[in-house]
Amino acid sequence: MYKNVIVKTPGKSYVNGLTTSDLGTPDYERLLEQHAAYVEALKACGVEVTQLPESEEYPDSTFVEDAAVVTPEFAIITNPGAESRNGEKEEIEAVLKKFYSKFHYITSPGTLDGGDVLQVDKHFYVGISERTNREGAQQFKNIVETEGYTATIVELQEFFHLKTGIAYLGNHTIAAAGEFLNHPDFSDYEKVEIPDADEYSANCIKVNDYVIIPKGFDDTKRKLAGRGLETIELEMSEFQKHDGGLSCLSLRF
Ligand code: CIR
Repeated sequence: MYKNVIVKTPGKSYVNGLTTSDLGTPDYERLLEQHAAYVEALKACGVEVTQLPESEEYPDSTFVEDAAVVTPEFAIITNPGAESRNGEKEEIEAVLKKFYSKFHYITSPGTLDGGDVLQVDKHFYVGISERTNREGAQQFKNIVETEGYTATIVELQEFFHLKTGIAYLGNHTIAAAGEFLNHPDFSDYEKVEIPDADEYSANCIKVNDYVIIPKGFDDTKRKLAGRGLETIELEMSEFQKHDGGLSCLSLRF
C-alpha cells in the first residue's frame, strides 16, 4: 500500500516546456483544474499528498517522477537527461529528505529519467531512451542490486519513456501498448493489451485499490474492470500536450 505521494503544482512557465507533440498550446487554467483533480483522485486512494509549490524556473517540473525513483527503503536521485530539467533533482532531493535517510545518485555521464523506470515488486525494468543512457541505466541496476533488488535493462524502440507504454497493475499483470505487446522481457506477465489508438491509456497508475486512467478510453476501462480493477478517470489533455501522463505527475511510496 502507498502512504505518501509527492506532486508539484504546474507553474505558468509550463506552456514553454518541452514537447514533441503537435496537440497545441496548453491552457493554463484547464491545466490547474486537471492537476487539482489529480490530487483529489490520489486522496480518494487513501494517500497523504505533499503538494509542492510551482517553480517558474523549471517549466516541466510538475512531472516530478523524472527526478527521483522511490522505494520503501531508499530514494535514488536521478540525473534527468534533458538539460532544461536537470536542476529539478535538487528540489526533489530536499523534499525527499523529510521522508528518507538513505539516498543514492545517478551521476554524469550517466543520465536517467524516472519515467524510464518500472518497478514490479523487487524487480525494476529500466528503459534506455532519449533521456536515459546506457551508463545511467547500468548505474541504476548496480545501485538497486546492492539493495537486494534486481533489474533488467530494456532498450526502447519508439516510446518516449518506458512507462509511456507500460504499467504494472499488481497480481503479475501489466497494461502494455506498442512495442511492449510482444516484448520478450514482458512475455511472462498477464497482459491488458492496449491497441495503438488507445496507447495514451497505457500510462496509468495503480494506487492502492484503484487504477487511475486518463478519461476517454472506455475500452481500457472495460478491460480493467474485467480483471476486477476499479478505475478513476481523469481528464489529462493539457498534460498530454506536453508528453506527460498520469505516472509522471507523482512520486508514490
Ligand atoms: C519532458 O519532455 O520532459 C516533459 N514535457 C514530459 C515528461 C513526462 N514524464 C514522464 O513521462 N515521466
